[in-house]
Amino acid sequence: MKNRVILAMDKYIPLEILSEIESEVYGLKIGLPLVLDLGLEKVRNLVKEVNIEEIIVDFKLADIGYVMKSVVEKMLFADSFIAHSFIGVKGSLDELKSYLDEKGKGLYLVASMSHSGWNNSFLSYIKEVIKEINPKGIVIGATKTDLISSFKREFSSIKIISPGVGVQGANYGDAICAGADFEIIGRSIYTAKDPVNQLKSINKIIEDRVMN
Ligand code: 3DU
Repeated sequence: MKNRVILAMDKYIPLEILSEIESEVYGLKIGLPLVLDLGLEKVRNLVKEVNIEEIIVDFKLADIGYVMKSVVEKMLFADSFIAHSFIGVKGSLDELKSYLDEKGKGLYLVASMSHSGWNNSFLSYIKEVIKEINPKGIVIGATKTDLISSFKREFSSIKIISPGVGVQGANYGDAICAGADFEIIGRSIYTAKDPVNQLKSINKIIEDRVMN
C-alpha cells in the first residue's frame, strides 16, 4: 500500500531523521512556524536534500491575488500550496490558481478545518468556490469524517488531505476510512521519542484499518 501520511513539519526535524522518514511518507507539509524559525533559505536547502513525492507549503493563504502570488513566487521549490477558500474567486483565488497553473504547481483549498470552533455555515459557498477553482485538492479536518465522505462523493476527482489526527483527537486511519487520500500528522510524529518508529507504527495502523 502506498504511504498515506503527510508529515506536518511545523518544527525543525533534523535531516538525519527526515532521511529515514522519507520512504515512509507521501508528502511533507511546511508550516509557517518552521519558516519563521529557520528562515526561508534553510528551509529551501533542507527540502532539496529530501526525496519526498510532494512538498506542500501551508501558510493558509487568504489575501488578494497579488499578495498571494508574491508569497508563493518565493517558494517555488515546493510542489503545492494551501490557501483558504472563503476568500472567494475574483481578484484572489482566480489569480493565484492561474499563476500556479502557469508554474506547474498545485493548489489545495481549505474546505473545513479540524478545530471545534470552525463554522460550517459557509459550506455551500465554499463548495461553489471549490467548483469554480477546481483545485488539485482540498483540506478537511479528520475530526469531520461525515464531511470527508460527502465531499468525496461530490468531488470524486479532487484529492482530500486531512489534518487533526493524533494530538487533535482523530484516530489514525479515521479520515482515510471515510474517504480521504492522505492524513496530515505533525506533533504525534515529531515530538515522539523515536519519530521513525512512531511513523512506522502509524503506517501499520492505517494499513490494517484500510485492509479490514
Ligand atoms: O496537530 P498536528 O501537530 O498533527 O498538526 C496538524 C497540521 O495540520 C498543522 O500543520 C496545522 O497547521 C494543519 N492544519 C490543522 O491542524 C487543521 C486544519 O484544519 C488545517 C490544517
